[in-house]
Amino acid sequence: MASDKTEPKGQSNEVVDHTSKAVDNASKEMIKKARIDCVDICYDRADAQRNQCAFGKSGVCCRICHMGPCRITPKAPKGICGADAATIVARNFLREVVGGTASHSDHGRHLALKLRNVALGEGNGYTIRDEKALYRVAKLYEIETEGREVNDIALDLANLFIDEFTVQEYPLATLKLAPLKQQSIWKNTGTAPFGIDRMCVEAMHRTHMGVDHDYKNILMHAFRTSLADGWGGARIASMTSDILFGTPNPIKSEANMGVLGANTVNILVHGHEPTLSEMLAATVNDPEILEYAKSVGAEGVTIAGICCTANEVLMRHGVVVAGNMLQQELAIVTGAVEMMVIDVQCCMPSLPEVAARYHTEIVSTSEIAKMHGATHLGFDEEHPVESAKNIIKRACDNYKNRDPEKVQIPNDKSNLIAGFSVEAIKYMLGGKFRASFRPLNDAIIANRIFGVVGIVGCNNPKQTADEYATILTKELIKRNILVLQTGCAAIAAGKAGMLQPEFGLEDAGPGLREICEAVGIPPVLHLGSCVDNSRILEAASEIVFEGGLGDDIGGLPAVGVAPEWMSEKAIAIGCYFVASGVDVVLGNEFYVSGSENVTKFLFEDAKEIFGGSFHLIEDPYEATDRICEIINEAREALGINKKAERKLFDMQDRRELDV
Ligand code: NFS
Ligand code: SF4
Repeated sequence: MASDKTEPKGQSNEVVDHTSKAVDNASKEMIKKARIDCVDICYDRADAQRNQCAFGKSGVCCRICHMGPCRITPKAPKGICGADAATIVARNFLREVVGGTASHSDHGRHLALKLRNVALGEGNGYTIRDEKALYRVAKLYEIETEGREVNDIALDLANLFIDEFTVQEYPLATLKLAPLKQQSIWKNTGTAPFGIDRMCVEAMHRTHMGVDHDYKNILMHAFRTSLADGWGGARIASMTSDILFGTPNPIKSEANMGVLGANTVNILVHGHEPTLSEMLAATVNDPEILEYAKSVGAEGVTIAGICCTANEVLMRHGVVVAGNMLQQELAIVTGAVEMMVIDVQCCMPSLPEVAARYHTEIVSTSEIAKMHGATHLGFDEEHPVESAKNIIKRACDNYKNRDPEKVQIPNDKSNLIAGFSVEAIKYMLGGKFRASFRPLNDAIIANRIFGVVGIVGCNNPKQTADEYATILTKELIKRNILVLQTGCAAIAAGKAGMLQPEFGLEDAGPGLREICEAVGIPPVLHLGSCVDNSRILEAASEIVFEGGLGDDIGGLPAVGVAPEWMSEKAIAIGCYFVASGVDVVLGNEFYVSGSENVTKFLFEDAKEIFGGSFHLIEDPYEATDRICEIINEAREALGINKKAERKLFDMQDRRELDV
């Protein structure tokens, strides 16, 4: 029997080695350390949850009313009210889409309200940092800018955004930013969303007991709701962040737990909304803070990010990244974290328990996201600079409690370049005076670049963390496919060293390599957080507008992939990509297998309606092949599938001629 010290505290008595659940060495090292430190992490809890409910997994469990819960089986094919499997599965699916849409959109709403306050002169330390972005976005919405004060323009824009949440009987203004063909598909199928809030409320109404029972009608509203996310809430979040905090530009940084400082006060920022983390990033270099850190015996303060808060401050300030979703607990296990500041979404409720084994303080900052065992410091939005400084100083005060015996910071970290907003990509492609997507379109038409794939989404303990995403990325660039990434998938690529211009120089297909070298971009581009998936929609629209590749997003040689997704937000993202015409590959399943009709609708029929559908492919190599087929079909349809013209008559050609 092992001693108390090494015996795992998990609910199960079995000692399972979880190091194989991650691909990167830093994670493996910390998974081991967690076991030694007797800390339960998600993998231990996943073992305890091993026999996951088959009803839940197939989507046939309904607890929408209290005559139930009802579960569909061959012997009991109807719920007590008479609802069949299709109705129940579709209702559950729609509610998941609402969860995702609401999360992205509420984040967007907070930013829109912040922009309004700034415009009204009540920014309290927040300002419009990127006036060019303001003008650019105002122009998109046909807001008059000539001879007007910046704040007046910002106020009009903020009010327009806020209206997008509440508009009752008209489609979202943001839909007009899509290619006309997409707009007409949405109009003709009744999926052009009205106000974001209205879509979510209506979805909850439709799925109440005894309302909408036609699975197709329910699923069409799922797509409609998701469009209110991608073309509404998420897009508003990205655009407003650019205006308030700056449009990202290529910037260097590093990723993985090796970014933590052995002799600095380490603060992790985790969650999604950039409002507070922006302030922390802006104040951390203040001489007052440095002096304070020195006064507690540290060399300085290191701020490092987890999840999408990481992506937000990485994209704009190059703030280092400690890890993605499944590293949130592991980063604390290093024993070197003075404070983890959490805001909203994807923050595990286990954090305070993990932190309790070390000296780490978990600080929650959002009124809508509190955690038992965390210190709630409620961010004072009226005095953000002071508030940020106080939080950092509090972390410094905790430095003395760091126990050197418990500290083990992995060495691993990789260099990376992030910050590829659509504006930045355009600029890199065409230069300052001719910024455009033309060179990319031409490269696709000439088959130097075979297609474009967006790899997005989370980690999931059901899979080996980062494995699918990194294998797929490597395989795609070999096949001359340009890869765009966001969210935790982008962090996975960063940790794997794939976000550097020199990455793939040997592995990337020759056409892609030639373009990347000429333009000076890596073959894998980090576009930001998950709300920044709207940047992928934006890029796709720009490619369409540029011309030569058809008239709609659905016709582009492009595919979306959510290899290791886990969140409702990922479902909403998948749906708005499909409803925008893009085929989406899932690396793990939706909970819809309990209804053949629902499955067929999402995985086949959607293609007829929108131009794209879902595909479940659990193996990354198989996914690569299928993605290439889909891209090839699109290229055939566009009539651009000629062989790439050769620039030079090489030896091979000469020999062939001699024969
Ligand atoms: Ni996206 Fe970003 Fe990560 Fe998944 Fe969570 S952090 S919003 S949901 S886990 S990619
Ligand atoms: Fe059961 Fe119908 Fe109530 Fe669902 S809505 S719990 S299927 S009775």
